[in-house]
Amino acid sequence: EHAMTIARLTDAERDAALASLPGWTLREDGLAICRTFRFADFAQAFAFMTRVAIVAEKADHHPEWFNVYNRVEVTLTTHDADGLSKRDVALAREMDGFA
Ligand code: H2B
Repeated sequence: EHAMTIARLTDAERDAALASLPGWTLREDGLAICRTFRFADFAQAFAFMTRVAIVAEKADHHPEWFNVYNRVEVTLTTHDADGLSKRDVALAREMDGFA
């Protein structure tokens, strides 16, 4: 249990968010959104991850991700909400802005 709780998106909020986030898909269980980013090389991929890490830490909202060379596979979910929250949508937009 966490001291802070965050509301889970309603189905309608989730659908609207996804419609506004081209490139992101809903995970099969409906509890997360996913996107694969591709860069020119590892340096570009890791620079992206570094920028994301700084805003993620500042927001106390952290991605699940997997990097191989120029590819970064990202999953966003809010553990404290047992699903998607507005924090995932906000972080997805920031990631899109950095990519
Ligand atoms: N990141 C994500 N993605 N979801 C969370 O629910 C979450 C987090 N909770 N980062 C934060 C940390 C929480 O565990 C701490 C205690 O604030």
